[in-house]
Amino acid sequence: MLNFRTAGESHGKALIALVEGVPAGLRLDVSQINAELARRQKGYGRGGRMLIEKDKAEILSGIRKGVTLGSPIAIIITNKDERIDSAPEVLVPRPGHADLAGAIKYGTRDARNILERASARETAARVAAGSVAKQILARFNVNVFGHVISIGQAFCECRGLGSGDIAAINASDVSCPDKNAAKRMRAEIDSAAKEKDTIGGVFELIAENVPPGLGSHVQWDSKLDGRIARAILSIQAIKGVEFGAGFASALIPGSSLHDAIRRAGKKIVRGSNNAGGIEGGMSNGSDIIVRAAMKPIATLYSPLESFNLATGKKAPASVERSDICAVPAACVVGEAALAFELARAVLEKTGGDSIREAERNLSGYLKQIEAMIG
Ligand code: EPS
Repeated sequence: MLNFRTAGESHGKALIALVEGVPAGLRLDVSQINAELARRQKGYGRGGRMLIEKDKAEILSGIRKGVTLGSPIAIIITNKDERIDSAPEVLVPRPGHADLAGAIKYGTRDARNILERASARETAARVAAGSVAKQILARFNVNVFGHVISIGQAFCECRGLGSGDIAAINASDVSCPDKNAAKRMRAEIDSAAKEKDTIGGVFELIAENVPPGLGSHVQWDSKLDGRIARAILSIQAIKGVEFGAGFASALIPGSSLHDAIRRAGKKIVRGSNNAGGIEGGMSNGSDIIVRAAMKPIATLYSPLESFNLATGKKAPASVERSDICAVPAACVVGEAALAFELARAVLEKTGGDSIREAERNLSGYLKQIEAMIG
């Protein structure tokens, strides 16, 4: 089964992604991994670390002459700012960060032992793994992209974006194709910076051309929406996930919410997509649409009240170098999470030790659907 693990601390030697279960025979393009890593580093509101690092992936195993062998793929991203042994102790936990819960759990007064791994720097490894997943999905013509919907109180009205909008999304430093909304988003970030504050937001992820029937209704942990939600909620600072109409589904009667089914020749068409492409824990052939809410980053340059774990005395929370807003970066990480879950679900459906075998199986399945409907 397709899977990945990560290793590495924010100021350790490197970040590692170990990707297992990639079929043999896939040409893996390192420059595509690096392009994704560069996208993750960008975004208005990012802090000083991104000026230091230039994340680059090196593939250590699992390929020969640029083509996968079916064996585990180890990817390393070296940290330039490696100073984990000399970095100062962090004795005053930051509200909203992993510092306090982690210090209590692991029995340390120095929250650096916690924050080094809790840091969102780890998401560079997730993005590398996600790029491998995107390259698998490309063989099945599945396309995953994302865009920022809001930062603070600044909202973008864009809905129903398609892959034709990707260039405009990527051209924006807040990943928003609507120039006026982007301007308001930057103003929110500027005002948070001025107030020595941080700010969160919401991003939307879209997967196009997803074959129907990925995931399964038969068991709770097979359901595709549950699997995607878990992958996205595990991204640092994500506090909410919704599919399609999401929380608004609770406000609308069933007759307006559910997406009527129409047969048009050999195709099934849906007039709307309030389900966000998933019904009964399975992809239904519509685009998968998922949104995630990111809380403001926990490091505040004007810190909240906390206490010193060594002295027990009240103290302002520690201040570590950080970002004012990392919503556009989190959106890139979200794409990686969605792509990975979809790639896993596609390969689960198709089986296959080689990518050609998997492609053949998918095309057989799609023909079976056509025969069934037509
Ligand atoms: C990040 C690297 C980190 C932070 C940020 C994201 O680098 P440093 O701690 O050296 O500045 O900029 O991490 C956090 C927001 C966090 O809470 O730890 C990155 O590579 O994305």
